[in-house]
Amino acid sequence: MSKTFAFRNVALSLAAGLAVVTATHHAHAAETDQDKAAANFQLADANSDNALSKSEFITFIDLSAASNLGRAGLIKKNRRYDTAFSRLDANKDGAVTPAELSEVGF
Ligand SMILES: [Ca+2]
Ligand SMILES: [Ca+2]
Repeated sequence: MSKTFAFRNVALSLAAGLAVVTATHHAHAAETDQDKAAANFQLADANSDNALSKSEFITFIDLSAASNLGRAGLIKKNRRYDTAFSRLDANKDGAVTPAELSEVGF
């Protein structure tokens, strides 16, 4: 009886461990695109003011297209930088911020 109980506990811990591994793996996979986008943002933000000017934005899209992020590939392919930039620049201050990007899921 107690042996069965001990076995059940081991089996439950294994199951719990696997669930944690799986959840961690998923969370990591979900983070990867965001991590890439954040890294591309840093790379593209030449003057490090945490906002992308039009020319910095073009760099960001090219980098993101190379990383297969969001619609960056399509924007690059169709040379829709201007359209994408004005759509993303929600407050029309001529710069795209991380907050403006995250609103569209970048
Ligand atoms: Ca900048
Ligand atoms: Ca803006």
